[in-house]
Amino acid sequence: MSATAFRSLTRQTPRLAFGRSLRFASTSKQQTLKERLTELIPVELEHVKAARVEHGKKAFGPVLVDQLYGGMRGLPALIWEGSVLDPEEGIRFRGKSIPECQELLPKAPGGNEPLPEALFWLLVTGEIPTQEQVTALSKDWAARATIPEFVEELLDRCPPTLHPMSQFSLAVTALNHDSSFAKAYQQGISKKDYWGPVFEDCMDLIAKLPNIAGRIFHNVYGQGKLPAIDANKDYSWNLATLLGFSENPAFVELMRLYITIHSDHEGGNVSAHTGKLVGSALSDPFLAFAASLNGLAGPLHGLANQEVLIWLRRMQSKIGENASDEAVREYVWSTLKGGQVVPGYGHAVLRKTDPRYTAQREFALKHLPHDPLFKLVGQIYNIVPDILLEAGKAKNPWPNVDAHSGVLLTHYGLNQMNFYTVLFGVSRAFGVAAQLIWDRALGAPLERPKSYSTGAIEKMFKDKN
Ligand code: HAX
Repeated sequence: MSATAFRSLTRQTPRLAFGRSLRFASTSKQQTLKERLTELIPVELEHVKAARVEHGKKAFGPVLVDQLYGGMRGLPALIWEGSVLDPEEGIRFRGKSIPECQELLPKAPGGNEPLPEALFWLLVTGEIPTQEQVTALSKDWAARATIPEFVEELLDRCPPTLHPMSQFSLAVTALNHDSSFAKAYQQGISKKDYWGPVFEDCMDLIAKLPNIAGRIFHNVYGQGKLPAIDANKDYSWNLATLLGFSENPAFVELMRLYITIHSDHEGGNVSAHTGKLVGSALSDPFLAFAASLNGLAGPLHGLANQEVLIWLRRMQSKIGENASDEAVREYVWSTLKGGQVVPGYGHAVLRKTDPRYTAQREFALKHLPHDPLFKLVGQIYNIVPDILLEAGKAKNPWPNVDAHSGVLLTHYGLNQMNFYTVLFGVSRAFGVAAQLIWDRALGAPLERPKSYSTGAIEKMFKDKN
């Protein structure tokens, strides 16, 4: 396949995924997610089988030695139907852009943002759920939300100085104690049935995250009794309540948008790929997702949302609020000259402004247009790209999702910056879980790419010359 044909194929993929989802007969209003999956899995198994018979032996794009050294950037290596990232256009979830999801996915009564429950249904099935199905999912997750007492104690014993992401990963790992899949595997479950207990684990995992996040938040930053989950409210309302923000409907709406847009970013990013990789060893979803969280906790990935706020605050304390463009420019250059990255800018795949940034900007324009920090973020947007271009290294000078999220959270009083990545983690569970369910349903094998030594590469090409 030529490089041009390869590029055009990767561009088309979002539409292919969308078209494929339409092949399935439409869902009945009353069906649960598991019932719908039971119908979809045999269809998809046949689809994948046919694709492999037809295309399995075809070459798929060139592999350059530079890609082996360069973090596998652009290397076609994974299959994931849930979302596809186009470098110019950004993310599509099962073929749908963020504005399309905002328009089409069911909302809470009186709300304008999509419910993450609906996004999960979309990621798993490729279909838009009914309002009834979304409500049933909220109730199902509320019913599964309690965390074991020993996990509560584990969190309570963590020193508040332990980073919230480490506490989060610790608690999720410990949930493996009650894994349905690990139990079923010990009892000799057949390979074709793996997805059933993995589905149950994934549902439990997502359901328990608000209680884990809430407990970490209370232990590290506050006191008082944690409120109970309300089975008549949606997932985001419960999460916001556990963080102490139930009184603020705009914050609840922000949580709905936040969890929706951070959920998935195709299969190759560090957290999504780590979850898939660890899951391929048949580690249960709790172990696999804890590994994802450890990847998300890196400053080049999810921790960037914390880093952005720290960087903005430092900038404000150095050059003051309402600083001139010239002072901001100087500060950005001093970051680069200090050998640091400008957090919230650049991306390994995207080459335009991240639509997740744009969605958050639109939320800010609607709810907090006069917030001074929001104004600073807008000012920086007009300054940083030119500087990164002039510096000449970054392939993408535009902002990513993390450039905006902290400003929204801090506006509503969630100032605890080192908690921000926990919220990203709650959301990322939706994408990783959807992927784990399908990987086990389709019998995805153990991942095991080949590594080479530099000596072997030199010898390979010496022999060929
Ligand atoms: N500031 C300064 N330098 C940057 C830069 C930035 N924002 N973005 C890229 N560069 C530099 C890279 O560090 C690299 O330098 P070296 O050649 O010295 O190693 C060079 O430009 C080429 O990098 P690239 O090919 O453009 O980008 P990568 O695919 O290697 O990296 C990153 C992508 C997102 C890691 C990078 O843009 C970055 O470090 N950005 C800042 C951190 C950040 O915002 N991360 C969040 C990304 C989104 C995400 O995953 N959210 O969870």
